Amino acid sequence: MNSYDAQHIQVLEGLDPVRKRPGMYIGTTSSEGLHHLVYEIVDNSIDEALAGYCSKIEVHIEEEGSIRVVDNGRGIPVSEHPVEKVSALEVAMTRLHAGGKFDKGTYKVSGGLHGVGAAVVNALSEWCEVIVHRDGKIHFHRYDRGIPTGSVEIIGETDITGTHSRFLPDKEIFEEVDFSYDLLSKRLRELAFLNKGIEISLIDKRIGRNQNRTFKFEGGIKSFVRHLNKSKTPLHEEPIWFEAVREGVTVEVGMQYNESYNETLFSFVNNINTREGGTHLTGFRSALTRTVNELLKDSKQGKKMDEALSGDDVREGLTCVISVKVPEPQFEGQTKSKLGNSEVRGLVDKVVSENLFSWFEEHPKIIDSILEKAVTAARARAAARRARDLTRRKGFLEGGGLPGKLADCSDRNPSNCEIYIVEGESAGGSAKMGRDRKFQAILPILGKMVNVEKTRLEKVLANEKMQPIIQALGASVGNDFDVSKLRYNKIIIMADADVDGSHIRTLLLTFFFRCMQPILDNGHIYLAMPPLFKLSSGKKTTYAYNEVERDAIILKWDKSKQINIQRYKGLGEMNPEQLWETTMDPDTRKIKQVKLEDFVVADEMFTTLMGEEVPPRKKFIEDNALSVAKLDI
Ligand code: 0RA
Repeated sequence: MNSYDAQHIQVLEGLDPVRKRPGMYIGTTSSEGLHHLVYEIVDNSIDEALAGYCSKIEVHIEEEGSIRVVDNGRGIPVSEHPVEKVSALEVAMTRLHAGGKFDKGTYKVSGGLHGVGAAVVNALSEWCEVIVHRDGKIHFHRYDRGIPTGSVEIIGETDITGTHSRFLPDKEIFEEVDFSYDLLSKRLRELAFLNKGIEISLIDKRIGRNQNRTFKFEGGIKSFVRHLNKSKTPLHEEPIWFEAVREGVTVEVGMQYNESYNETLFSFVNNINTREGGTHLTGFRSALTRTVNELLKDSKQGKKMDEALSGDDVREGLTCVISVKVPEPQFEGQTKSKLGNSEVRGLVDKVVSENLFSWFEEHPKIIDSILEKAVTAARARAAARRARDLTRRKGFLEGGGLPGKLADCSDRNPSNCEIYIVEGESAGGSAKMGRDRKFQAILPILGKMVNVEKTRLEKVLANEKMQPIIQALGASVGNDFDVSKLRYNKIIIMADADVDGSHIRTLLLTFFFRCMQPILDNGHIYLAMPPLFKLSSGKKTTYAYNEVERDAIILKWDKSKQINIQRYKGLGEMNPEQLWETTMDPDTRKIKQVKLEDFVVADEMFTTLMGEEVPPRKKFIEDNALSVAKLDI
């Protein structure tokens, strides 16, 4: 009894902080945190696979919404833990940071963003069951909200090994407990790319949602790069790929150039996406620039060049994935997604330059087309430099001056301020009159701007339609973009609800995505939602944002009185008061926040919709026109 009590108390002490402050362990209790639970469990199986003992992982979304993760590893040890005097399995499931101690000697590289494991998942689950196939026996242990319901039981015999974990996230903790097949599928695919040869399946067993996928890439990151480039035109068929282990650090790089002007670079440390970069990325970049410049010296293109290629030149149109596995990573930065280990820089630099040289030696034709592309990029940059220098002198990139057309707000604290980017002269005029000038700035833009997808950054900078936007936002652009210098917290795109308006919205979003991506990452971009109809009857006036709303209002209103319906053809038809009331007053307006959920999907979408290739665009429109038609039925 005594020992049971002691154990009981210890368990509570062990997991209580997790239930009290789940955010500390999994970031959020929204959908992101919910999915994080699955990744924590899968990470443990990935570790077992990286240690060389597991080849297959299955993730099941069970009918009632619980998750089951099955692996064919050695099985979590179930013998008594020498210090804790309970099974090692129970220690792993009920003690925080138990993993670190008892994993000693194993090479643990995987692990979630917050470095917590199965115990956290257990603490945040209504119930959790672990079945271990090991030593010829099937062991079973169950926990309710992190507390064991008994001790480990033997429930049968087996001739396989492996760990099966099943858990139901606690509705008391999570805002929602509905798992997204798409989100899980995306991360599991990424893990399969990053850990070549491991077979990872996702099986959705929920009624009406039955589907499943299996990921296994023998090509690893090479397959990842092909996948990223699938809607682009590659410069060379075979991606450049190499892998090396140096001083305990594994470096794997895949790269393939395409005909676009964009650089798409993903970096990972221990399977975690390092969105803020870090020493591995610095090492890679400097090695690439140096290597390509050295190859240029001995080439026919080199004879025509008197200046060295810049980093931007050699990375134009490059799609690249770099994955390193570091035994003791130090994560830094605002979102802890920047690698800090200084020793990794030189190590990656060395691995990359050595392997690039030998790879190019074997593929002389490919280096030729890459040099050609980089030299063209360098020339285009030099030609545009004068235009840029001119505008730089005016100080526009640094926000020194403000564009003439901008009606700025009086508040100087960016966190209070909004800017409306408004299409059209008359709408711009109404917005200037209707706004609250304390915190709302108006920037009218006239006509269509350049399609960034088909233009080099330098040309974008020199474009007279883009300059005022860059200037007004005050945070520069491209690699120099600094989100902390942003002059407004909300950037609201206001364009008509018609085809031309859609085009302008898309052009602006393409621009923000390609040239100011952190602005999207940080959720600063919004779309204004002007109403389509004004309804009035007697003294009553109201607005409807679509046909369905309009009809609902008509049905509700007194039928004996006449109802006037005005359809707005454009923003310009609204007077300043109407524009304020419907689209600008924070208390009554509707605005939509634009968020970047999945870079790969967004990149593909912009390439398809705004890029050079016509057939994929046609196909996209056909596919989606069809789904709209289906919806209408
Ligand atoms: C530590 C030691 C051993 C296995 C594991 C951890 C292990 C943990 C998990 C979590 C999910 N799946 C897992 N598979 C294995 C085994 C040590 C040994 O057998 O010598």
